Amino acid sequence: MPKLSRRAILATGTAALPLFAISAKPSRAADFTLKLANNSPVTHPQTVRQQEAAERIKKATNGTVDIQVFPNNQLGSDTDMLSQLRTGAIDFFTLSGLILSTLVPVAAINGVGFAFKDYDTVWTAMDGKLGAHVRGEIDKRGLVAMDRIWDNGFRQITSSTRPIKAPEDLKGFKIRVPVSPLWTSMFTALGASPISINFAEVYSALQTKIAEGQENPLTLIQIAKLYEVQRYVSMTSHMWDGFWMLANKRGFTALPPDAQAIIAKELNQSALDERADIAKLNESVATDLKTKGLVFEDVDKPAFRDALKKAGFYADWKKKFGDEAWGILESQVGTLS
Ligand code: X2X
Repeated sequence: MPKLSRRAILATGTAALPLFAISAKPSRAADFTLKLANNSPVTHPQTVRQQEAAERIKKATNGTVDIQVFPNNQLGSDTDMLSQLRTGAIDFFTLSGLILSTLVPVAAINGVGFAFKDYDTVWTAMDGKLGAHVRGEIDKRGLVAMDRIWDNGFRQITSSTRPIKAPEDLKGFKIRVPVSPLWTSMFTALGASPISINFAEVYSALQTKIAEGQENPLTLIQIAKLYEVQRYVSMTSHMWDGFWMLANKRGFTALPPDAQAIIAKELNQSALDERADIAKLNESVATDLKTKGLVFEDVDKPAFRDALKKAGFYADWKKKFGDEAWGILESQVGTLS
């Protein structure tokens, strides 16, 4: 990571310019020009708060650490960006634990269906024992996860073809899911026909009806304008999903220790700010989406959970995650199977 790539950014031409390439110049040239990437739209709180962290970090390091934020899949799909993070081509990257599970299997554990009943339980677990366990496993794979996970949210199912009211309505339903075994397994267990597609392609996949539906938190459905290509939303809250702020370990640990500490502190602070932003948006997002034409369906959540149970989903994933990790999850959220 510490490439000493002074002004490297100026040499990249106009392609994929970072969001705020023309921001105020530091008082001196940066010693460390680092790239932070995400898959979120530029107006998503994730991007906004990462940009703020970058500014605070620049200031607190007297301009020596210059983090350039590349939002909205500018550097590629999640799958591409994870590879780039591992080689050190990207220095920081926020990624759903479920997608990270292709490298660190236990990172999918917060996505177990209906594991979290509310946000209090989420933060107790993810800022507590469960998150610590996952970060420990991430660390073994050459990456560093900052302590505070960023909120994506509780996921809801949308559809352009028919309202999903009960598990039976998912039979054969062509639903886009992110690229992750847990997601595919969950929707297969519910009788749907999941298709794995990176977020960068979701809008067009829905528009062209390669997929009839998808599932994401309401805030993202709003900010990524998925309501333009979807008609119904079913309030399943079938899983909670968050983004780990990951760093390439080789690069991160080669930075001066005080720079590492400043970066970690500011990224963690911005994660908390982003959580608060999403909580605020959650108060108004449903009303807003209704005015944009989305038709809301309240569903019988226990019926979806029972369908998962009957299909052996919990037993299967308990075995995959192993007794230790499953035990930690249940110690935080209650008995699941
Ligand atoms: O790909 C998605 O659906 C998203 C944006 O929610 C994730 O990053 C998992």
